[in-house]
Amino acid sequence: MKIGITGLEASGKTTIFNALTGEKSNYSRSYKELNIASVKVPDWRLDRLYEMFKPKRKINATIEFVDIRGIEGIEESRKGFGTDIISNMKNCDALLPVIRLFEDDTIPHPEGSIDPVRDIDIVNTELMISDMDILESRIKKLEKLVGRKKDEGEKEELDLLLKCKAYFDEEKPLREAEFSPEEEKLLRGFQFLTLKPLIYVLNIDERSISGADTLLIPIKEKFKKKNCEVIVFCGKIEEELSQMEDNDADEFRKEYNIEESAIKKLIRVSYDLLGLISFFTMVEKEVKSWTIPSGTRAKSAAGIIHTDMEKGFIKAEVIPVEELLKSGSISKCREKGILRLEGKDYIVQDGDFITFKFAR
Ligand SMILES: Nc1nc2c(ncn2[C@@H]2O[C@H](COP(=O)(O)OP(=O)(O)O)[C@@H](O)[C@H]2O)c(=O)[nH]1
Ligand SMILES: [Mg+2]
Repeated sequence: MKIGITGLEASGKTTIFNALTGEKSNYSRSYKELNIASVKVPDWRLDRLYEMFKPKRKINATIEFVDIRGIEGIEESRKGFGTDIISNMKNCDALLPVIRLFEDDTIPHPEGSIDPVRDIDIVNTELMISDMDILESRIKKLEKLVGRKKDEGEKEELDLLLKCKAYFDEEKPLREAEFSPEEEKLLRGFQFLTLKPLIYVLNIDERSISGADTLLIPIKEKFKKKNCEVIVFCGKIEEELSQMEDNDADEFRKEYNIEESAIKKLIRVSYDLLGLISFFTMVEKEVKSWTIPSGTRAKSAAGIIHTDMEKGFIKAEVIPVEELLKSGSISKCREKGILRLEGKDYIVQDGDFITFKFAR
């Protein structure tokens, strides 16, 4: 999974990137390079499996974060998202616009003042403008084609794009729309930005941490919609904490009354938002966790590990990980009848420990 950090200039994008990835970055605008980092998804179940099997390696599923440049310029000369920024965002599974709430006179806000609702609108508008460009030029092309000859596929596509346009006319992003599975499939190729799940990070001031959650309830309620979440943290403090040893950071969090680290919070929220679950495997001295969309069938899940496993899929031996941890070994689970044999269409559940059997 890949998450793209975006937003206005000086909103704290790079600070949040550092907070999430725990790395000091050397991002510099003049070099046009992007900060990219992979982060291990923490999972206590994987840790316990590692203690139980004592294999050579423990390999966590990972999430990739990209620090994408933001919207530049002030109101009159606002440049919006450049083409390179747009193409970077297209490659992401979800977008994370950082919205500035911290006050600092020495760091000018491009719009001149702190106003989260306005900034959220700016981000949304820019995402919509990018989608509208693609949409309108495709509609024009299709209207010409459909006028000339009868092609059911093109007619269908045109109708769908006009439906999308109606949403934009109401200033609604596509992520709020209802689409059938066939429509979703058709739309996938366009990589529309407003169709991507969105997580707004409200980057609050270190002075307003206590009570921030209640303070922000109105913003949260206004913007927390379908396929969209709002989370709150203080980038600056989280960046500092991410550089510390875990125990020290936990102590500080207690002092600030922060319940969980930025990365844990974000992973929890994004798994929920994107409908992701985890399963576990133990193969050749490696215990691993894997991330898949909920509803994934056993055969496709095998394919995430290796295409050969999917092609030659025979069956899946499944144990709920908590049962395995309780019993202490696969063979005990087999004796007790907890280990189940499942076929290719079995829907993998969160926390399944799976051994795939396949023909090589
Ligand atoms: N006081 C304060 N400053 C912050 C916070 N987040 C970011 N900054 C500062 O704002 C400036 C711009 O942040 P940066 O992450 O580079 O913004 P970007 O342009 O969106 O990548 C830096 O000097 C940061 O230290 C915050 O939560 N509180
Ligand atoms: Mg930056």
